[in-house]
This record gives sequence, structure tokens and C-alpha cells, in this order.
Amino acid sequence: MVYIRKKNVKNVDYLYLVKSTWDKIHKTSRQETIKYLGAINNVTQEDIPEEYRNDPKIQAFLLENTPKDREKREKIIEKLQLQIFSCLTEGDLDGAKKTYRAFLNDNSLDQFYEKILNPVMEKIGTMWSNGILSVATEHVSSNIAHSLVKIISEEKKGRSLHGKIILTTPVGEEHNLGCSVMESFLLNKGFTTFNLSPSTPAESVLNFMRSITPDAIIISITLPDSIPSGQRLTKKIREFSKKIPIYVGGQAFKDGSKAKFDANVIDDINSLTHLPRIMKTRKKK
Ligand code: B12
Repeated sequence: MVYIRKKNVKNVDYLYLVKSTWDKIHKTSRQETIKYLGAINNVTQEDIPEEYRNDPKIQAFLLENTPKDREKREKIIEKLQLQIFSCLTEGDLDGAKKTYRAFLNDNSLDQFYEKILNPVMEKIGTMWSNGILSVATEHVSSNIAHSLVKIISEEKKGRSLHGKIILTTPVGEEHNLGCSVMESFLLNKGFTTFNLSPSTPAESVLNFMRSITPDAIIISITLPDSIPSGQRLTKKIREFSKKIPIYVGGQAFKDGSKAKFDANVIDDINSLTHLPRIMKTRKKK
């Protein structure tokens, strides 16, 4: 059974999508968080993974517990997406910064990525592959997006409280905005990051590991064609260190690839919010 749980922290309700299963051996029910949904005022239908979205219990909960001005909020998100879309395709970095700052007044960084930047990049990709946007415009957009995320990362750099994380993509994988977005998110949560992306040869990753002794490695893969290269990279890292946590994820897994990795494959690509928690838990062990 899947349901939504509310947790009140400092007078704000936060929602979690939770799965309850019956443990026959211990004769007790076990709860497992499937996804952190965010502060109650910001949760929309799209935050619920598709397979649970039409569950009547979930629908009813959203209807009863989320604000009446939901429609208004969804319109605002649409408007901000449009603004970011124009800024990216027109090469307007200042405009993109303004939109980002406006959004951050009432929202968190992960929401900026999940509700604004990622969907807009997806739209740009679809328009480009349908021949509506030129290759040049797509390149300008991706460069502006990178610059924006770099600025956000610089702002978010703070005291290093948690572990050292290496981020990369395997050889042949040029898509690395995902690494930059994760980097800025982890910096914001007090991690130290080393972003080696894109397309890092295994030897370079290993040399880097020798010099900084990281606490975890994130490998981002976008193209399904890059999965074998990601597997080779994972294998070499594993030969070098049996214990280091390796997290593999990205768009290549969104349709449920069954590829085997000696690593933690995270196929929920909206799992950005979980990542710091997973890593902190690992570090304590
Ligand atoms: C920008 C872009 C490019 C840029 C990349 C520039 C760069 N430095 O990154 C350039 C122009 C180089 C490019 C090239 C190509 N691209 Co391209 N590209 C895109 C585009 C428009 C945006 C990608 C992006 O940045 N998204 C935003 C980031 C933030 O999202 P993300 O990567 O998904 O990351 C998030 C999550 O996935 C998650 N995540 C990512 N990694 C991990 C890891 C872990 C452990 C976890 C937990 C989470 C996680 O967290 C991130 C933050 O939320 C997409 C469209 C799309 N639908 O995404 C096409 C797209 C990915 N490209 C595509 C294609 C086909 C190509 C080319 C093959 C085109 C060509 N014929 O040359 C080449 C391949 C180059 C290569 N060898 O890698 C296709 C892929 C189709 C497919 N499934 O195979 C897409 C989907 C476009 C389309 N609709 O057809 N591309």
C-alpha cells in the first residue's frame, strides 16, 4: 500500500510518499519512503511518480491537504518556465539569473531544478529533435544553463560538513548538465564536490581518487548507448576500491534499464532530494 505521510517541522508540513509492506517473518508492517515530495504548499500532481499518480487515496489526499491556490501556483510555474525558456534560447544569462532569484524567494533549489530548469531543457531537446530549434540555439541554451548552474554553485559553496564527492560521466557521454546540477545541490547541502565531467577516462578518475580519497562517486549517464561505458568505468573503480559507494543514475535509466552495475543504480531521476541523505547515512557507517 502506498500513501502520503505528513511530517511537521518548525510549523511547516512536509510530505513523503511512503510504501507500507507486511513483514511476514517479524509480523509487523514496514514503511519505506519512496519519495520526498516537499513542503505541502508546493506539492503538485507531477511530484507523484506516474505509477501512483492515479491512486484514489493519493488523489484524495492531495485534494484535501494541498492549498486551494494550486491552480494559481501551477500557472506561475508555467510562466517561469516560459521565462527561463526565452532566456536560455536567447542567450540572456542576466534574465535567467533574475528568474532563478524570483523563484527562490518562495521555493527551494531542488524545486528550481525539478520544476523549472529540467523540464525546460527537456522541451528544448524535443524541439531540437523535431527540427523546431536549430542546433546552434540548442547549444546556446545548454551553455547558458551551464553558466547559470555554475553561478548558483558559486553562491552555494559553504562550509564543508559532509563528504567529498566525485561526479562524472563515462567516456563518450557529453551530457553533463546533470552533474553540474547535482554538484550545486550537494554544495548547497554541505558536501565538497569534484566535478570531473564530461567523458572522463577511468584512469583519470582513479588518479583523482588517489589524490583526494573521496567518500562517494556519482556517475551520470544520459544516453542508453553510454551504459556499457558506464559499466566499464564502474568496474574499474570497483577493482580499485571495493568499498567506495558508487551511485549511477540519469536519463538512461528512466525507462527502467536492467543493465547490471556493481553500484547503487538510482533510477528515479527525480531523486535529487534523496541524494544527500543517502550519502550522509553511508558516511556514518
Ligand atoms: C543539452 C543537450 C545536449 C548538449 C549537451 C551539452 C552538455 N555539456 O551537457 C549537446 C549538444 C552536446 C548534446 C549532444 C547530443 N545529444 Co543531447 N540533449 C541535450 C538536452 C537538450 C538537455 C540535457 C540536459 O542537460 N538536461 C538537464 C539536466 C539537468 O538533466 P539530466 O541530465 O537528466 O540530470 C538530472 C537527472 O537525470 C538526475 N541525474 C542525472 N544523473 C544522475 C546520477 C545519479 C546517481 C542520480 C541519483 C541522479 C542523476 O539529476 C539531474 C538533475 O535533476 C537533452 C534533452 C532532454 N530530454 O534532456 C538532449 C538529449 C539527451 N540529447 C540527445 C541526443 C540524441 C544527443 C546526440 C546523440 C545528438 C547527436 N546526434 O549528436 C549528442 C550525443 C553527445 C554525446 N556523445 O553525449 C537525445 C537522447 C535520446 C536518447 N535517449 O538516446 C535527447 C533526449 C534529445 C532528444 N529529445 O532527442 N545534447
